[in-house]
Amino acid sequence: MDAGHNAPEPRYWEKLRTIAGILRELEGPIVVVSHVDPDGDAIGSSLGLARALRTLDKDVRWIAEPPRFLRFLAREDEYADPVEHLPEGATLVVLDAAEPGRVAGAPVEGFVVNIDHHGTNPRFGYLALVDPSKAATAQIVKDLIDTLEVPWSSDIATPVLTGLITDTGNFRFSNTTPEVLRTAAELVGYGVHLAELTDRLQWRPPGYYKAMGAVLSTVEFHFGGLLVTAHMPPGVSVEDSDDFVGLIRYAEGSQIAVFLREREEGVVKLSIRSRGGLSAQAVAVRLGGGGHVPAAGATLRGVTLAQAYPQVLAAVEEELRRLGYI
Ligand SMILES: [Mn+2]
Repeated sequence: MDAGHNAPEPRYWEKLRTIAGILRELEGPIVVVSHVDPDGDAIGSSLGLARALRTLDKDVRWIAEPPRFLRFLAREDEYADPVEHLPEGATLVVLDAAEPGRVAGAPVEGFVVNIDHHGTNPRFGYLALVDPSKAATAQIVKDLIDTLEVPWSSDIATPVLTGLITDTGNFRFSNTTPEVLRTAAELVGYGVHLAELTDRLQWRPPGYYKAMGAVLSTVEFHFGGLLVTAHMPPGVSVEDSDDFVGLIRYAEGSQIAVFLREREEGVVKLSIRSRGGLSAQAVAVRLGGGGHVPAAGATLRGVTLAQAYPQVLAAVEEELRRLGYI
């Protein structure tokens, strides 16, 4: 990965003003979507922008399928159904989607506005505002809503703050900049019930805790403890399982953590985390995936769980060698 990957977008505010100006003038439908397997930033940034645009009396279709733990953010009547073709004269606003192939709920066609913070985003769409220096797409949406001059309410601020909270790991990751904390403070000032929100974001179904036990029984250490892995044992399934990587990543001495899950037969999803100068993103890219330097993911196809392990170990070994750890 080149060093410029997390560089800020130099024409950030200029591009925001262009996008805000276009959105304000639009008369046709605005379809707001995000990425497959949506996380808190995907749901929060898209829902926040959808709500802000609705206050401007726009015809907004928010297409999203939030995971269980995020469903409390939206009301039933806010959802639109996924579409195979965009409505006549529609504009597609894509949020937090690192590549067009990851966009969920609508085809990437016609007039596309692409707003994201993944350095690997190929800047697809008619207008692309990609700023990898931002902690979350929700930060860009916050600035866009300001630029649109939409009055803030707790209804709009709550999903936007959710994106900031989840993408910074509750303000713990290295992307928690002064800008993030200032923005969070401002959003809380718009009436967000912070304690209630952070409590709700941690709710998991009872089965999750049983699955956690099963996952922890698969923990293994490799390369003298530099890599810690675990997987979802076959037969165990639970929603919201992606954050099991968060369970193992704090193993003392580990620099990389990988959680493997067989999504369906022959499809293994990887969640990768790193520290100490190592790049989870570089490991993910070697395995056909992408993401951020400290947190990334990949999907292996045509492999069993057992066959996925050697591929993971080889990709991690290359990264450990690159940085001189082994
Ligand atoms: Mn994000």
